[in-house]
Amino acid sequence: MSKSIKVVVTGAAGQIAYSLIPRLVDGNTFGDKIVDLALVEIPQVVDKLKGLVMELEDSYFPKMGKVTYTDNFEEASKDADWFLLVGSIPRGIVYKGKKIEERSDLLSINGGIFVQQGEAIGKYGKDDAKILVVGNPANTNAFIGKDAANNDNQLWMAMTMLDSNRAKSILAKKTNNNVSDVKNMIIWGNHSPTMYPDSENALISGKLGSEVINDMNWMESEFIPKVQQRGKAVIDARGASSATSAAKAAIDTVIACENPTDSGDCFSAAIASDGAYDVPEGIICGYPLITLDNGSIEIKRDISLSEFAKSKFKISIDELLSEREAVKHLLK
Ligand code: NAX
Repeated sequence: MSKSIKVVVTGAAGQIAYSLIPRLVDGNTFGDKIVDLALVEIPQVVDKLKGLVMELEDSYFPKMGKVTYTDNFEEASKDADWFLLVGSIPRGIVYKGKKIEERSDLLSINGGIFVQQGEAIGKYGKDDAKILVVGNPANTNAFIGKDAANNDNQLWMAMTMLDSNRAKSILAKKTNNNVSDVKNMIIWGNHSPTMYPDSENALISGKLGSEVINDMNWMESEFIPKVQQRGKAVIDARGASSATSAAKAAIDTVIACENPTDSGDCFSAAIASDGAYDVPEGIICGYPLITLDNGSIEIKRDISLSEFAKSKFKISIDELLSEREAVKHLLK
């Protein structure tokens, strides 16, 4: 009998989730394990999940276990191994009579949600649960959730894999390589337009990006802004935000956490700083990560940052510190 794993997904009736959820049970993400799903939505749309569950049942997924849906996050959290927190209130909607335009309002509203979800995860989730926050502002949502959960055995992450995948694609095109030839692709800092995608330390067919590309002007004026603004470019072209690529990135993050990282490589996600690379402790910051053979996930610590990289990284760290300031009333 295969082992089973329980995965909670919030925002389950949203765009990203529609692409994400089938991949959780297709046998590739968790291998042989039977995957139980607990899908969570807000009360206004939770009934729509009935249709999604029907589709999942109709899709023939031999590795799919029990599937439940609810608007009660606490109930969903019980003994869960993984939490994919995709749900959040987007910019532009009217919330309690006010149109949400400012990042500070977004931080505050979503922050409130993440206090409740964090408390439930700390109380009811497995002691070694892994939590991936996708809903924006992802780093600060994860920061608030982790603080509320108050359980250091659980691993809180914010997703930067999509930024990393985007950066790999741009570097591969530029150098006539396949995306799989680009490794060690690090996104430093915040999942926001201040993020620093590190082309200098990327390995392209085994060679450092700084040597292969050797064109600081292209890196600064084309590569970095293109990665930082790719989300907006997709919205402009598609009339809707990135959903398929975001779902694939969430799956890639889960797979990266569930399997040992190849030597010389790393994966990108934001986790709580322990002071590594001089980042103030506690903020959820994009780092190069590795999964060890014993399953533990650590920051890769031997990356050397140029003065240029440090100056870009600092802008993102400063933004994370200002976001922390904006939500301090929500912290324990
Ligand atoms: P959708 O608006 O299609 O779906 C979001 C869903 O979340 C909605 O169905 C909503 O009812 C639900 N929701 C809201 N609050 C909830 C709560 N408290 N509990 C449970 N469900 C709740 O958005 P979608 O395109 O799926 O994007 C979801 C989030 O991902 C957004 O915040 C978006 O900004 C963020 N993104 C993050 C990315 C990243 O790399 N970290 C990239 C893609 C994406 O932009």
